[in-house]
Amino acid sequence: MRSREERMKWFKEDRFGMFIHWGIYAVPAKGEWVQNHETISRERYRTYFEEFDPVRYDARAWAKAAKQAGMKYAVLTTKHHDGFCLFDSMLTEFKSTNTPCGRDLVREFVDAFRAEGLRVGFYYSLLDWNHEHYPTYGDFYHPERANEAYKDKEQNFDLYVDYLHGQVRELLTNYGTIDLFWFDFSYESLIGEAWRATELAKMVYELQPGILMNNRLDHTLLKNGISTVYGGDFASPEQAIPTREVMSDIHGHPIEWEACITLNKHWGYHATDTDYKQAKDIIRLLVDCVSKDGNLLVNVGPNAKGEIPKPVLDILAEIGQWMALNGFSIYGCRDTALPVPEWGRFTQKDGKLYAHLFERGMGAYPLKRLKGRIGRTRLLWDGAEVTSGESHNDYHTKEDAHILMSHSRLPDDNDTVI
Ligand code: JFZ
Repeated sequence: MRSREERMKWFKEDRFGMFIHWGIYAVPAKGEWVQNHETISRERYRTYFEEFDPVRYDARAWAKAAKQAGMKYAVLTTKHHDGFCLFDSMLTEFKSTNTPCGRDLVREFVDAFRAEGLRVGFYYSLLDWNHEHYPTYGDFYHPERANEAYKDKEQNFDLYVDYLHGQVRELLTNYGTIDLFWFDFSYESLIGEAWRATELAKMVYELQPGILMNNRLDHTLLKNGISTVYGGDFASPEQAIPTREVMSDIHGHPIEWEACITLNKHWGYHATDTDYKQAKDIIRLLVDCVSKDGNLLVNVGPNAKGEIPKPVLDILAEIGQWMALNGFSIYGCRDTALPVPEWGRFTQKDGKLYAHLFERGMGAYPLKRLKGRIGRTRLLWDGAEVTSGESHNDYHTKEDAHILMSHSRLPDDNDTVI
């Protein structure tokens, strides 16, 4: 295992990735938790397995969409909670190669994303509603009744953990270099060594010395500043964008992190959940993450035919247009110690300060504490000069500078970068 700092380099440079939730749950098309939420028996769930045939799955098209959006890496669900494997595992028959499609979907993903120059990551669910030795009650997942389940069904959790270790070994042996491993997830009764986490993490780093691992084998460790091999390299908080305070450990040392968000309200494909966030929301979220030294994974849920829904492709394309002009203010950028401005965010890189103007029509944009520190002021997208000044008035104190921007000079409703 190389040093964390060294392994984190690409991650902090790349900043923006694609999350992909895909599996046979795309057939019922009600999100990735459908088996649990609708208490569908294993037997009935199997009908989706028997018909799964994503004839229009073209991993190259996914990779192109990600790249065009300005994303630099992607994380695919190799197995979600339902236990269905998108890869040709030797340890189960519940896998894509045994469905009518007969393909190793993970291999196609890895090959295509690599070919487009993107880095690849694997999501792997620690939960497994299909495995006979995973603690379920009846057919259903009830962590709090795990002990009962063992009694009733003569389950042997060790055998499940063997299986999990075996599959992680397959994933990190058979697909070349893997950049990131994303475990999901642990709760109070199953956490850390319940997964034989020391042994597991050692294997992960042995098989892939350059890999980064998230913190869901035990999400409490990074936060508590406890150093273990399985505590993870970065935190994966969800939906909510962390504050600087949250993203440091109890000793005040910063923690590396990657937020993840889905465009509607489900991660897996949902036929009627089409209330999508706008490109603008995602762009601002990404800027917010980078301004606090974090990454963002934006999720897509391809359908049962293997396609990313058209409205999602449109959002990605719009994000890509902004990224093409303003990516300099994202890639390799990090936080500043400046107060968060009321009009937007700051990012910085190599002695350049990027002011992200979310608010329009303010006229004068105060740059608090920046008096005497402003050199040239330019619009990032076209290089045009912008007027800045340092005279103070009722609103601006002696330490402040400001940028003058008339409404007509703010071309981008998403975020105009100076
Ligand atoms: C998990 C999964 O259950 C979900 O289906 C999806 O894959 C998502 C990315 O991860 O959901 C979680 C896991 C952890 C938290 C919330 C949802 N959490 O820590 O708040």
